[in-house]
Amino acid sequence: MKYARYFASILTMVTLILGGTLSWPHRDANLPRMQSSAPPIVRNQHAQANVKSSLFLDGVVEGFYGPVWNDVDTRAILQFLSAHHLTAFIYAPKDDPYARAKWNVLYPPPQLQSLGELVQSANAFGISFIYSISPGLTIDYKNPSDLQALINKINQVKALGVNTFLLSFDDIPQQGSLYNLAVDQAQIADAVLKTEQASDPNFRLLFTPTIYWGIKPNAYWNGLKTALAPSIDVMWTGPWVLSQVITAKEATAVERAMGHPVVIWDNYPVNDYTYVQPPHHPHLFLGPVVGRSPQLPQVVAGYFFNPMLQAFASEPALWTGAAYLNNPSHYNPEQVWLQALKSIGAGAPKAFTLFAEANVSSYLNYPIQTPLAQLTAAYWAGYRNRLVAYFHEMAGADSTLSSHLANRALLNEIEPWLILFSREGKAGLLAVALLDAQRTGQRVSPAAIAELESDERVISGDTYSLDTTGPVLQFIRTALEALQRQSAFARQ
Ligand code: LTM
Repeated sequence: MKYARYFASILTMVTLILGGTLSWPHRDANLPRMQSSAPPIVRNQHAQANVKSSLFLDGVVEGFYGPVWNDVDTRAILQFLSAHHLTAFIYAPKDDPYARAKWNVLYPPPQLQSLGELVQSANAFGISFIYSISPGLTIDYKNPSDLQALINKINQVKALGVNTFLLSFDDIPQQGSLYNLAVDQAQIADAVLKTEQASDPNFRLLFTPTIYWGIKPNAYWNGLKTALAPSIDVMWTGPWVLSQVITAKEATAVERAMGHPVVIWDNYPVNDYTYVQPPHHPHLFLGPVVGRSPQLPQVVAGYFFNPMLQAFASEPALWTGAAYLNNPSHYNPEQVWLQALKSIGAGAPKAFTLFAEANVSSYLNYPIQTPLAQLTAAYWAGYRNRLVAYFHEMAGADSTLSSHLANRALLNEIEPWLILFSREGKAGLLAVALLDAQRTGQRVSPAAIAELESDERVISGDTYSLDTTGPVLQFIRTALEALQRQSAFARQ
């Protein structure tokens, strides 16, 4: 596994968060459970008229585990944010050593220069560049020299022209009292804020807490309420780390419990956790943003989507996310998504849309019925031709997109899944051809059956996975049973 070393910690983290289970919550499990009788806090009042307040930050948080985006990826996303009227980019990759593991070491000149170039690109696109620093793995909260090291690091990045920072304490070891942990972290945050604002009144600080999901008040949030400076907004991922539904009512309740405005860190379409082995297979999430209430952007102080390791392939989901944020009450996910695919798939929009349809299932919509699952079911009920046509399109998608997709970087990112997609289409066609032969009384050779068996092994052993993989394998296995029954019968 190419990225295996990056993801070991994610499995532990997700397991802890979901209380020892990795199964996705059922659709109903995430519906709001917390009711509040108090009137909702309306922070972003301008959003009601679809005019965003100048303090409202929205865009992308590059917050995943795995290889940090390269400059081409980041610039493309900055340009994308600008084109979609979003306002900010949070640089928070877990695997930039100088942002997390070596938070107290200054960037060496070459890395500092690259970071500075990204800040300049963000400025050129009119996007606020927010830098996240994560000292939580090793900081000694009571040690003044650790505080000084943090301020030195912030000053180094500040000198590049950044004035908004995110102090992140997610995914760190938790020992002792959660209340005290929150107070310790809040004191560090307050000290940073005071020091920086003394020389720059425009300095703004955001905060990622250690308990960044959930809706129930807890000791940790009480600690933040007591000790964190009022002007510091706090990131929150919704009722879960991966939240199927996020409502304004929940966000309002959490704002009250934390005593601070909330900024949404939406863990869609991030796919870092699908790289964790076993039993995961890397997955693309190309489907639209759904399950976020139209009122949510009105009650929070900001909204960020955590994207996939693949920057360009994140664009269909981000496109829909931007449409949601720009006009939440008129957001039509399906309609916006189809427009996005047409534009992003320029050169081969039909093949790209077909491919995207095989990459929409996620914790947002699980379980989903893919078009292919319906067509294979229809096949066994006697409807053959539409399945054959679909398998043909799948089989040809790789060569069509390879020849015609205008965005070559996107093609490069989706290639492993695209190869699997076309392999599945070809194997499906072989299965149908053998079943056709059997039905019309022709002899199906053991070599042909062996070829289909081999396809089944290759597809089920693939590192990657698609929404079509399960239905295709099921179809091939059922076909093989029918073919093997027939050949056993012929041998008797
Ligand atoms: O969500 C947060 C605040 N932290 C991490 C992210 O870095 C990670 O990308 C996602 C998905 O694995 N989950 C997290 O908990």
